[in-house]
Parts: sequence; structure tokens; C-alpha cells
Amino acid sequence: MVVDSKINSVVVLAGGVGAARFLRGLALVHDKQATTALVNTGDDTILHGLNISPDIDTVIYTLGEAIDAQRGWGLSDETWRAMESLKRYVDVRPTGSIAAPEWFNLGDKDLATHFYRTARRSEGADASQITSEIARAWKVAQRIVPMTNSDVSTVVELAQDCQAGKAGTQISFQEYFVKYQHSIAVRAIYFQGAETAKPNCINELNQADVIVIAPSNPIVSIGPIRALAGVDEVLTANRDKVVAISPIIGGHALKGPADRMLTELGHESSALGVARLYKNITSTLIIDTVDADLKDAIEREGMRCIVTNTVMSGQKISGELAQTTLDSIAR
Ligand code: FO1
Repeated sequence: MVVDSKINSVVVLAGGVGAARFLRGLALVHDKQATTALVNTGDDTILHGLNISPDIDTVIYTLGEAIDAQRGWGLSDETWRAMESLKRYVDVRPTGSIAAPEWFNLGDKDLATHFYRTARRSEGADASQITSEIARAWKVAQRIVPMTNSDVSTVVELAQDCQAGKAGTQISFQEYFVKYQHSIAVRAIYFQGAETAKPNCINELNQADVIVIAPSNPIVSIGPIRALAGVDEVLTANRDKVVAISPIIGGHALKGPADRMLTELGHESSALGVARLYKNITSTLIIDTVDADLKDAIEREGMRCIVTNTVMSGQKISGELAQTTLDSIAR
């Protein structure tokens, strides 16, 4: 392990897959005990009465070397017997009942995590405590912290009439993402509960040597964290040590709906569009080599721009990206 002597604590603002891969790379070049991931929980949902935290679990399973690499979510070597058994109840479910939601796939091994989280919540434990217990169970040495201990829900407003409802209907993020495979147009995103929710890690952000905005969806992964009272102010005050990695490469997201969502919400789906969203809170933006021609335009927005390979197709590249990210602040 290489430990950069100038850098002690690193806080990473994190969504799901892209952030998890970045954190795995960071573990190769920076002390895990001095790394905190502040993770989006706007995607959290309750199904079958179970509390499910997809981004938290994606980060923990990835760092615990247990993620299903191909799907990017859930556990490897998973079985689906509970989901198969659920189908029996779909036919008897009364109209209007949301019991037996078979559109959201919960693997048999993954279910144990949701059982544990739900049981601990009913005992009164808060999200931070439960998350640290789950991380410990997976032998994850980094601090994994939910963005807040309060319930904040990302809600998506439909732009047009579609199978999910009429234009203007609001649906949960997981319905948008999983049930409708993010194939429906959106016209607004809300983070319900964010105004009154207390963010975690404000002190850690102020004290961090480097704050990384992971290559996650700027609207629905980083957006909920920024929507919590005081977070943008802390990032702005610490802008010199904030570095972001663009999740948009050649105008497209590697996974998920970030590119379409940016366009639908009036932003440019490019690394320059990402720069404009982050310019008040970020001093440095890292973009992929395919976007090298955007460097000058990004720097005209008032940020430094570093061009490198950001496609984390393997651990070596993730480690190199993490090193470049730390070096960009510690130079
Ligand atoms: N994503 C899917 O596309 N389909 C699923 O059925 C699905 C189930 C699932 C279960 C547990 C979990 O932690 C994540 C799951 N995801 C699934 C991924 C997840 O909902 C999204 O990738 C994130 O919310 C977006 O970051």
C-alpha cells in the first residue's frame, strides 16, 4: 500500500457502482482507516417491510469483495429461491395491494442484510450505527456512513404520460430505476425530507485533506447529499480540496440514466455539463481522455481540469485513477 504522507483523511461523496469501484481503487493507494465514504441514501426503499439501502450495500459488498461484478449490485453466487416463491402470491394479491413486489430482485443471501438492517432499526439503532455494523460484518475497514440518519427519499416526476402514470405523477426512485428500467422521461427530481434532515460527517468534511466527488450520477446520487442543509456550504468553503470525477464520458454514462437525466433536466450531457453543476463546490474536475477537447472549456468555468483514463475496467486502473485524484489536491 502506498500512503501519501501529505494526505491523511479522505472523504468520498458516493453513489453506487462508480463510487464503489473508485473506493476499491482508493484502497490500493490510501489508508483504508483514513477513508470515509459518505453515501447517498435517497435511493433507499422499503419493500416486503424490509429497509433496503442499495448504494450503501453496493459500496459495502464491493469493498467486501462480495459484489456480483456483472450486475454491479447484489451478491455474487446468489440464488433467487425467495423471489421465485413470491410468484405464488402475485395471483392472489388483491387489486391495489403492493404486497409481493416481484419487480425488485432480492437474492437469498442479500435478504439477510435487509433482515438485519430492518431488525436493528426496529430495535431503535440509527442508520450510521447499523451501516457500521454491516460494514464490520463484511470486514470493510473504511468508514461507510449514510449521508443522514433521517429518511430522505428521491422522487421522480414524469415528463409525459407513460406506463408509469400521467405526466406530473411522482414515483419513487426505485420504481423509476428498476420497475421502469429508467426508460421514462423525467421533468423534475425531489429529495423529500432533505431540508430538515441533519447531514452526517460535516466535521469530517471540514477536517478532510481531500474531498472526492465520486464518478456517480450528479443529479440522483450526489444531488441528495448536496440537498442536505449545510453540505453545499461546507463544500464551497473547502472548495480548494474538493476534486470531482466526471461520470459522463464521451457524452454518455457508463451505466444508468445520468446522461438522459441531465438532458431532460436542462443540463448538457457532457463533462462540461458536469463541470457547470460542480463549479461552485469543486476546484478540480477529472475527465476521461476521450473528452480531452473539453479541457479548455472546463477551465474557463474556473476549475482545474485533469485528463486521464477514468474507465475503471479493472482494479489497476481504479488504483491509478485514485492516485491521480489524490495527487490533484496534494500537488
Ligand atoms: N437494480 C436493478 O436494475 N434491478 C433489480 O432488481 C435490483 C435489485 C436490487 C436489490 C438490492 C440492491 O441493493 C440493489 C438492487 N438494484 C437493482 C440496484 C439498485 O437499485 C440501483 O442500482 C441503485 O439504486 C442506483 O444506484
